[in-house]
Amino acid sequence: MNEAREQTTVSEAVAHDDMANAIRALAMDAVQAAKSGHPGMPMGMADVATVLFRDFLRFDASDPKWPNRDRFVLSAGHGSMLLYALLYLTGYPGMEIEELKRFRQLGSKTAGHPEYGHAPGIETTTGPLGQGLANAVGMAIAERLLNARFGSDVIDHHTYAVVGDGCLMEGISHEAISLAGHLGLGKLIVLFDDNGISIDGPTSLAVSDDQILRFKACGWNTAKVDGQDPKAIAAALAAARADSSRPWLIACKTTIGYGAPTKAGKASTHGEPLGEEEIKGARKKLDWPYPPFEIPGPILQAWRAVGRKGAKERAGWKQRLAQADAETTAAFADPAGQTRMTAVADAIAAAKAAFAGDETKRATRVWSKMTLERLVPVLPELIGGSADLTGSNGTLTKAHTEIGRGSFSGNYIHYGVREHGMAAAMNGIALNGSFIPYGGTFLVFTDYCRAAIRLSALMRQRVIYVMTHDSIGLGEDGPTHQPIEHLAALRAVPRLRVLRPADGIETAECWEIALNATENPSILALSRQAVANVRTDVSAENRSAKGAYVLSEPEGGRDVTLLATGAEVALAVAAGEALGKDNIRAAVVSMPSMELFRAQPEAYRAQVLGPAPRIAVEAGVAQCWHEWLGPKGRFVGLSDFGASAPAAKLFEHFGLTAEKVAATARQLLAR
Ligand SMILES: Cc1ncc(C[n+]2csc(CCOP(=O)(O)OP(=O)(O)O)c2C)c(N)n1
Repeated sequence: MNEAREQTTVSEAVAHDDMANAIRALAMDAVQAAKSGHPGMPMGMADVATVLFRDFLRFDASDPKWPNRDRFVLSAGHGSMLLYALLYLTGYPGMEIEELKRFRQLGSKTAGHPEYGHAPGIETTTGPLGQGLANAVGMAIAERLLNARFGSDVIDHHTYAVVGDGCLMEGISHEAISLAGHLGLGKLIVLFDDNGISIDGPTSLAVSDDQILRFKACGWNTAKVDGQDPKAIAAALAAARADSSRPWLIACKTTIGYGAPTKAGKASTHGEPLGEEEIKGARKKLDWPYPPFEIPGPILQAWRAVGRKGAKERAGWKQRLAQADAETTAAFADPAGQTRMTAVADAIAAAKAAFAGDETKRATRVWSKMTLERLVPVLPELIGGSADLTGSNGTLTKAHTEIGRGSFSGNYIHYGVREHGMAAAMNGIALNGSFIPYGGTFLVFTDYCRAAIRLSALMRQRVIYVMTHDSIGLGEDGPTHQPIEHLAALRAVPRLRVLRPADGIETAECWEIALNATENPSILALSRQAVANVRTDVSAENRSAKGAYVLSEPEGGRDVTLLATGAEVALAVAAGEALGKDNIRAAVVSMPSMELFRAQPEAYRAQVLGPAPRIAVEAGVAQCWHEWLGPKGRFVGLSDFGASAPAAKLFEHFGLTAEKVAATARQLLAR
């Protein structure tokens, strides 16, 4: 309480209502100006937000990236004007009133939903409901990890998330809540905008969950408050901060569109402008006589003081960091920086050297684990995990220590069977800025992660998805577990890198690519079945980094070019050898990443693809291969779901064999 009371003094001269109404006015006016948007949620949650920012949230608007700041996540992203109003009022750099006037317009910082990177202070991209809540869980995990590593003097902050009925109806919320409860993330405080309204009308149309009981059942502390009563809100927040034994849900009973004279409490305020008349009435009701986008000096000054209130704490933190040991200082100056990446390069080089002389056939998931054995000890920023498939994914190494409730000094997370929650939590961990998260499941279950993978890409986060069992090659588990359309679907996601290595050396190279991709998430698509090494060179060059390269070039020019990825590269090599016996000169191209290949200069691409007819082979659908096949090309792959049988039988059954590829080449050349 003391802390709260001390912090209130900065803006005591201005009444709470005036500060909250500033948010309401900006929200309704910006939505009206844009002729679209969501005024209801910001108007309802203005009191909660005012109390949180004024009295509790530790931040300094002048330094939005201060590592020990509290995180504020607006999971109910449609209420973006709540966040934009707060960023403007508290004086975040670049968030001028003009930006609010240009709400939802091209090139403004105020997109329809908050977009990470568009303006300082937006901690994550939200809009797909529930994602922000799961991001916040990841952020709260990252906070504990840093706290365990560097101590409370360096990192000790809260993560707050504002969620709506929609967030809590989404399935992902359950994964997130359950994981947070299990890990006892006591510095996570979720504020539930309990307004009983969603788009279709009252939430009673579709849901009757008792959210308090639900959160309690997941191991959370809970509180219920009148979300329009600043004193009650402050008391609940103070209680939540005082007890960090478990995460907190504070259900705030609010009225959507609070202040709107005829529409408050109605679904009509959710997602459309209130209209001139209603806004006029709201100004009267709220006693806010000021013109649109005008905040009276004293009220703005009070808000600006809130934006500065953390300055002293931030300065103190900087001082403490300056006095910390070199490792701590470096960790915050340049997380996973140059020194680490040099060690990574050395570890990859050593792995490649070892793999080159290794003639054992292994699954690429096993090569991946062997690579990780070398990476984990040199890259403490790497946080591994799996959605309950640790052994299958090969994600846990000897160098790992597992993370659990009350023990965060480790670097491996058992995410449980919560793929979507894992992916979204990894986004939160990456957004913290100090870690590189990777997490595993089967490639087929990227479907369960997809919304979060898309956000990794949209936010340009370095999240690494270790997706094993990457084709019908997984065998007996059958069609439900066999990815068919997944590579194509993932390759369709902008900014995402799909890396499908062919053998040990390519697997090590793909890990290096993923770790160095500071602005891209990566999918490592790895086989369950053993493959022979197709690369035996120990070149220092990361050949996979060009996306595709010529693995073998026949003498005297090409008759045909065989393109393949992953485990099917070995098949293409065998087909090439068979064709050679018939005096058909086949080049084999390994293409671990279409995205990286596409980015190469035209001349390089032309040289790799060559002028001869092309045949591609991949144990998946043809989609996305036409880009590389040319007018005469052929694709050997799948066009329907797989089946349950041993892998070798399946490849034969579906015609994914060297013989079939060779026969296709002969046919193509005979025409
Ligand atoms: C995953 C997802 N599904 C659907 C939507 C569309 N949508 C946006 S807001 C909303 C209703 C949310 O209701 P609530 O959280 O109660 O927000 P409030 O009405 O209180 O503003 C829906 C269905 C979305 N943004 N994300």
